[in-house]
Amino acid sequence: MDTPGKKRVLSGIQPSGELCISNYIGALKNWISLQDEYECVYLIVDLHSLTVDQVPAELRQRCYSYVAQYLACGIDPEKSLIVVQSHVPEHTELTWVLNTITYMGELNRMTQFKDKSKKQKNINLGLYTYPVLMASDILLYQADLVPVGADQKQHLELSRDLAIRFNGKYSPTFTIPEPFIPKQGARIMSLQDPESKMSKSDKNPNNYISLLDAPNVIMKKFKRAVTDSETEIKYDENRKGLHNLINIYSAYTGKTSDQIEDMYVGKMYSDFKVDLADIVIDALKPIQEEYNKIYNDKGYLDQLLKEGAEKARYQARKTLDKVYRKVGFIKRAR
Ligand code: AQP
Repeated sequence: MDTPGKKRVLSGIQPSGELCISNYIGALKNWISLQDEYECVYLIVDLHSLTVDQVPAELRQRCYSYVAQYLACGIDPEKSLIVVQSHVPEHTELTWVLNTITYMGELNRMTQFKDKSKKQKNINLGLYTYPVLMASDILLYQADLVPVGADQKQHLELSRDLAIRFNGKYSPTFTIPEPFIPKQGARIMSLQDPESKMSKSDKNPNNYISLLDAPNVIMKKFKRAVTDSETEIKYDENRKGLHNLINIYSAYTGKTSDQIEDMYVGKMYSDFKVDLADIVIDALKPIQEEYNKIYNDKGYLDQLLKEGAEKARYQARKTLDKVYRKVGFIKRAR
């Protein structure tokens, strides 16, 4: 950490389900491309995942699986830090301070909270204050840039507001983070319900494609994806199912929607869906092969996380000490 002249990027994913192609398109794909130019910190935000009910043993395994998937997708530990959020206690410490400058009105407006409150019975305080913990993740590392899918834009706005508020109330302390939202396929929708976003914690696995889904499963899910009763392949926002599938196609091939429309003139939905499934299957194959090599080497994964946490804590402590000094706490003798 602290490479002179390099801006810092921070992002994270909560281990709340199987990593999906939406997480890849909205987050991981960009993370990989940013590694050379920026100093990157990529988190597995396990504290966030407790806002949804978890089975403890599964959560632990999933965190290891995420580390292996980050690596298999192309996050290079020589270039970027991979850090488990709960290994750096400063995240929760800073959250408390930020809680005291966050207005309830701001949290009441958060669409993710509204959406999740409709979907789950356990509407807990953590779910409500989730955006404050996310702000703490970002501000703790003085991140310049935060790559997020369009779904997280509102949370990032709050992080910026809190940084500006704290800096104004005390004195300049936090870097004001900028969003980095990919132009292509920013918001991927559910395969069975294209009105809702594709989410890894969805109870129905037919709604998403997991990065570890077997080829036959991927094919089946795409074939069953909801479209409409039209026949032409057209990129039309009102035809939500097809619109979403074209976005996925575009994200994986780099082709524009116009090019895709041209390629499928006179062809049927079924042709398009099979091609799309094949594209995604081919893209996931090398990731899955690499994953299978790494996942069982827990010694390697533990060592990597130990090094990540040590380096991350150095920066985190530096920021937190500053914050504690600014708000008027007595410096702890060490
Ligand atoms: N549908 C999506 N389209 C594009 N990007 C998406 N991301 C998530 N869903 C989509 C991006 O993936 C990262 C995951 O962040 P997260 O796990 O902290 O939270 P999330 O946005 O709540 O992700 P999920 O998949 O919807 O998880 P659950 O089901 O647990 O809530 C973020 O960068 C996000 O933008």
